[in-house]
Amino acid sequence: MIDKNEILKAVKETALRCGEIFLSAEKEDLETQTKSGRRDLVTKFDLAVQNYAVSALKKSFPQAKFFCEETKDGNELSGEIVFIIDPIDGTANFVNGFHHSCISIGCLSFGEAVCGVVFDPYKNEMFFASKGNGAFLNGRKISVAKNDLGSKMVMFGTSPYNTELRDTTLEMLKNVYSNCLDVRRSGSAALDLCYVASSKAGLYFEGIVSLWDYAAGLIILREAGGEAYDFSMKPLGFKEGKTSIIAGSTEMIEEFLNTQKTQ
Ligand code: LIP
Repeated sequence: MIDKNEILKAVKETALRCGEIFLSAEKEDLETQTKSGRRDLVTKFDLAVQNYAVSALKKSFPQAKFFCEETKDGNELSGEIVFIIDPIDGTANFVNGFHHSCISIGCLSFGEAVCGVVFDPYKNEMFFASKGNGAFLNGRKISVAKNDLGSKMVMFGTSPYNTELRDTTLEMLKNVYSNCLDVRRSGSAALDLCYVASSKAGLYFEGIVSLWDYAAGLIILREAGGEAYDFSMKPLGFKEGKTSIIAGSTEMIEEFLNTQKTQ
């Protein structure tokens, strides 16, 4: 039987230490490599943060499995304890000194949510949740904005690795633009989900994200009273691969869908 509180405590401590590695990049000129294309960036700090997180969590939970963005093969998703890690979410921001990125660590047990931690070292803001125990930002309880999309900002992603979604995304943006307070493209899906979970924004959508982008943020969002679906309105699970995402309270998502009906 796993102890959710013990796992959450270890993940929070690991994320804090990862934040020190993350911030040490400020002292260096960052060398950047590309992965799937010119916009899919990686640095030695993505790898250093991921390697530290895996080694620290494996020390605490030797039986743990890992599903990580920077692992080429050997990712696993089934097991009693599985950590889903995006070592630096918002890599393009990180590489360009645009201070809006985070470390995202989610944990599942046999496919079910256990806990999620999303830590923004620049702002020293740690969003976290464990299943059934609510969601928090630095110890303050958080919850989604219930309704009235017109009074809230909408976060969106541009799926820069998948440019075939450009026109769909911009069409959706155009439709919601006149029906919300304003729109924001932050560059970090994990933080977008946490900003919705803490009512800083009313809703987030993006055409394509990967499991490591959203796993921890989704656990936090659900504990904050929100939900996330793909564009066909199927509730998001914790499956390998990529998916579209719409995230917010049920009513906010309903209001958003109404803005997308043929104008
Ligand atoms: C990023 C996401 C962002 C998405 C980018 C990229 P990364 O994650 O957080 O929302 O638009 O395509 O996936 O690559 O910086 O970890």
